[in-house]
Amino acid sequence: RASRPWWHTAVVYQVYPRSFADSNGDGVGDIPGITARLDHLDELGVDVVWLSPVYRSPHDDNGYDISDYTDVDPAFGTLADLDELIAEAARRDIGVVMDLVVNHTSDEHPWFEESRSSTDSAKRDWYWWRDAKPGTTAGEPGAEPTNWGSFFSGSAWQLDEATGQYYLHLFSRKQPDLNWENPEVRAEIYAMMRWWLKRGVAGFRMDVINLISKRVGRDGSLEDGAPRADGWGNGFPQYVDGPRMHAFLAEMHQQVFDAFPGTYLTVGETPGVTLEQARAYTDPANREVDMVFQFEHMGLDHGVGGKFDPRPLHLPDLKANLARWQDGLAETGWNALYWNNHDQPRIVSRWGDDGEHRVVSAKTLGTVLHLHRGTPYVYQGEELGMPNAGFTSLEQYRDLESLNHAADAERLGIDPEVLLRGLAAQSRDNARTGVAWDGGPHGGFTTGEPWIGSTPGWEHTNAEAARADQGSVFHHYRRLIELRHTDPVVVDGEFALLAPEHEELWAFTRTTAEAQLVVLANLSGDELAVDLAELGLAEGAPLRDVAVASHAEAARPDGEGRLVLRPWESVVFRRA
Ligand code: TEU
Repeated sequence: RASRPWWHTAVVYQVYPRSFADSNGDGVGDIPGITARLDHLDELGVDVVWLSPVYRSPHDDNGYDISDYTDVDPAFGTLADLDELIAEAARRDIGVVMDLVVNHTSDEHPWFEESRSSTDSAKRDWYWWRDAKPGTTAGEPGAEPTNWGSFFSGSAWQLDEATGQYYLHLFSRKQPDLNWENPEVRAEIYAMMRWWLKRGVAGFRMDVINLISKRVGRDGSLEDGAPRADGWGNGFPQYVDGPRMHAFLAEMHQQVFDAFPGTYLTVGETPGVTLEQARAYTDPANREVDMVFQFEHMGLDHGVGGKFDPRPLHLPDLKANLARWQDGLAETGWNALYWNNHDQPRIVSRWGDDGEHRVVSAKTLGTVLHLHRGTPYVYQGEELGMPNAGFTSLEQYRDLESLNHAADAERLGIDPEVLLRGLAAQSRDNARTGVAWDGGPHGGFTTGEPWIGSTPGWEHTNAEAARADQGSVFHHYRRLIELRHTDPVVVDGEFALLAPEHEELWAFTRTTAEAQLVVLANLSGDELAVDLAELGLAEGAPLRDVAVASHAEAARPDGEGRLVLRPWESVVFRRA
């Protein structure tokens, strides 16, 4: 890759504004709070901040239900605050990437209010309106235009009494799906995107972008899906990676990014995307998006009942999945690498050890991810080794996905203890408690009462304490990011997985003509003996130089090429 795009060496930090830092004591994070914490991100060394939505919103889905795309919600501040954040970030060579949520709007967006006002509204066709199923009476069970279930429980269709028609909402009923088949909708969205680029943003993270093209018949018909465990139909095959996906993304690229010099970071959030589809979306020759978030690894601990029916991870499955994506996008396209975001539980609790070995397991999980090839994403608090929220009662939850699931669980007769265990392990709220900045109440996230409970342990797990401790997760992530910025092997090295079947060891190499990085990580709470000869690492230069390690005194091989990794220990050797 002679002339690589700038984001090949970049690291992105995701801010969930509601929970990052509250500057005015109202218990909700805001934009001035982010601006005030930019030095933390600067010291960490990240290149980009991906800002989860700060637009006007009724906050039904914490801002992923937008009622005005070109204004900032008062809960987060003003447009002037956002301009200030963009400018202050730029002063630190940090770009701000906005969250583009255009599969749906809020039902309080003027476009939807106009659309729902009458069946012959000029904007009726901006959304998906359909009559009750033929032979049924609107409002009766089974009358929904298709049997599709929503991502947030219940039907994906909502009856609008005023006109007697249903509208589609793949997510909450306050998130009606936009009709991307309508060129007026697309033109309006592209104009809004250009408006943000003119304002100085560095690109977009595109929310569920692979759902915008539905499989719709010439007569406008939509097909039912196979039955789901909850009794609704699985509409996913009817709207994931639909027939006009590439046309829409290519048109967006032409209408938006080609209109501006420079390169912008675009990352598609693509639930259910396959490797083949990801190659097509991220092939630079297609000029669609730069990279996508895949979800296959995030489903490896989902039981038969889905995400809230978790089962233990089998490490070889995870190693194999990441390796498959490394190999699959080695020549064409690019990987977005992540463990955490605002939709996932925190990785140190999920696949690390948030008890005795919390710090070292958080460091080792970071090492493994950041030494893969692609652009790493750090989610707020991940660099502090923040664990899950530890909620024990339903009253502590705020996320509509979790609350709707709880209501559904009752209907489905799921044992309350099983429900609470599933929520405690997998609820999105695990990632949405306030970031801890110091040892004060609520970790200094707010001086008021936070909108959601705080994760216990802020007294010791907070940014101030982390920055003062060279052995902290924070400084480890800082070293990982520095390594990516300084060592071309991290960016370019060919990936090779070693010992794929080993259930505790995660070992792989990254190789270029100049040098090789050897990553050895013990993902268990027990000591682990490693034999370099068995790994095929005994030939070549000895493993002597340590590029980054979880422990101050890294384990090193003895004269026979053996080394013992302590619980959760990782070492990255570099050899020419
Ligand atoms: O997430 C889409 C999505 O795939 C998630 O809903 C995911 O499937 C689920 O949370 C895992 O159980 C995006 C946003 O990241 C999410 O916060 C929004 O709720 C959703 O879209 C609707 O905008």
